[in-house]
Amino acid sequence: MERTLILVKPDGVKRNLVGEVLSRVENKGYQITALKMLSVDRSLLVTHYAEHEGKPFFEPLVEFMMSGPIVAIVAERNRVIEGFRKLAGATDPTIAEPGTIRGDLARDQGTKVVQNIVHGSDSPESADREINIFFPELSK
Ligand code: DAT
Ligand code: MG
Repeated sequence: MERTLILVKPDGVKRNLVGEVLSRVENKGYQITALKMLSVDRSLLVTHYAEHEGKPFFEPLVEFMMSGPIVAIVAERNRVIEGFRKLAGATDPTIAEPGTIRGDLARDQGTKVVQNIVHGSDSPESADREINIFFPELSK
């Protein structure tokens, strides 16, 4: 059974899109096995986004992710990592295909960091690492 970490980012929570994201995940047939709303601090985000440290959008990304509550979700089923990345669509919401979460629900806001509603783990290793960050209680 594969697991992925999904985040509804502050833009998604502010725009009341939590239910919409959950519906798309559930309608696809994935099982939601953990869920919480939380506010995150800088040190958690630096760990979560370590691969992006030093990039020009890193600081804006951290600030954006601290701008309001987020919803963290663990979803499971065969190939859920790849499948949720397809549901989410391309990183840039202008490029993301209509029919995807980002393609349907986000647009370019002209900000230094792309605001695109959701995060999804990109590999089994990332998923394990990220689930441990957001749901340390699951590994106890
Ligand atoms: P993804 O979230 O599609 O896996 P990523 O891991 O490359 O994309 O980047 C993390 C987030 O950072 C992404 O969701 C939006 C933002 N971002 C990525 N590349 C960017 C860029 N070139 N300019 C501004 N923001 C960017
Ligand atoms: Mg990524």
